[in-house]
Amino acid sequence: NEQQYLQLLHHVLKHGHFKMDRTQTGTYSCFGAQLRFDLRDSFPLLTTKKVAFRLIKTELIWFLRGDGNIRFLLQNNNHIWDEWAFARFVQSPAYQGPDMSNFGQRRLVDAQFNQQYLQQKHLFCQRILADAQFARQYGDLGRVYGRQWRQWRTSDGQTIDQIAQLVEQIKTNPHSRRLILTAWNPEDIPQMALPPCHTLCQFYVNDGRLSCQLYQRSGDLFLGVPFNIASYALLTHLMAWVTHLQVGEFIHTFGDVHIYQNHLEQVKIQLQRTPTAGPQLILSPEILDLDHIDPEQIKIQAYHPQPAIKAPVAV
Ligand code: THF
Repeated sequence: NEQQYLQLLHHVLKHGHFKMDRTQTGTYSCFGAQLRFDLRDSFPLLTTKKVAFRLIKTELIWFLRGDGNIRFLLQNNNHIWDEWAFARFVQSPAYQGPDMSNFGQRRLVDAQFNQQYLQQKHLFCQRILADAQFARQYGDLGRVYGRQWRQWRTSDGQTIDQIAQLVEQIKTNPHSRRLILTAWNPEDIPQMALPPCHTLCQFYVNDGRLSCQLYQRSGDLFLGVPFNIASYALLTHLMAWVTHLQVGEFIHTFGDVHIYQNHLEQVKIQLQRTPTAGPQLILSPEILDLDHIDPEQIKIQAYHPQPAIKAPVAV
C-alpha cells in the first residue's frame, strides 16, 4: 500500500513537468494517477514519516459537523487551515498590523518577516478563540467542504445534507451507482477561501464491504496527500461503522499531482526509507452518528512511524 505512494513520489520526482503554480512556489507535476489501499488489514497512515493523525481526525470531524469556521480547529489545537483564514483577514480593513501582502512567499525568503508573520498569525488565532464575534467574521473559510457536505444550497432556498442522504442510501440501496459526495459547487466557488482539492468521492458496497474512491483535482503529494489518504480512509471507516458494514478499499485518483519545488530535499529523504506495518484504527462503540464525534472516540493503535519530515505549506 505505502509502496504505491512512494512509487508515485518517485515517479513525479523523475517525470514531473516543471510548472509555475498559483502560489508562485513552482511544482513538478503529472496529470492522472491512482493509488489503491486495502483497508481490511491496516489503516493507511504512512510509516515512512510521522503523520499527525490527531490533526486528520479533528479536521474530518470538523467537516462532518458541517463547519467552515477555523474556530473549532483552533479549539482542538489544529492549525492546518490558519493560513487561509489569515489571508482573508489581512486583506480586510479590520487588519491594522504590518503589511502582510504576499505572506506565503515572503515568509520563506525573509526570516525577519517570518517572525512578524508568525506573531501576527498568533494574535489572529488568539482573537478567534477569545472573541466569538470576531471568529464569525474572520474565522470563516466560506462555503468549503463541511458546508457543501451538510448544507448544500439549492436554488429554491433549501439545503441538502449529502452525508445523511448517503448513510440512508447505503443502508437501503447499497448497490446504487449514485453514492456520490461532492464538494465541487460551481456557484459557490467564488465564496470559498480555496476551491476544494478533494472534489468528489463515490462509495461502493460489495460483499458487505464499503469502498470509497476519491477524485482529487490537485494533490500536494508530499505534504497534503498523506493527510488526504488518511482522511478518506477514516471517512470510509466511519461511513461503514454507521451503516453496519465492513471496510473494503480506498481508491485515490488524482488530477494534477505535484511536488512543490521546496519539498524536493524532504522527498529524497523519505524515498530512502522503507515502510513497516501500518497501524490499526479503533472506533469507540459510543459513535452512533456522524454529527457529533468526539476526537477521543477515534484512536490509532500500533503506529510506529519513522521521524517526521518538516516542510512549509504553500498558500
Ligand atoms: N494547500 C497546499 N499547498 N497543500 C495542501 O496539502 C493543502 N491542503 C489543505 C488546504 N490547502 C492546501 C490544508 N491541509 C499541513 C497539512 C495539511 C494541510 C495543511 C498543512 C501541514 O503543515 N502538515 C505538517 C505538520 C503540521 C503540524 O504538525 O502542525 C506535516 O508535516 O504533515 C490539503 O488538503
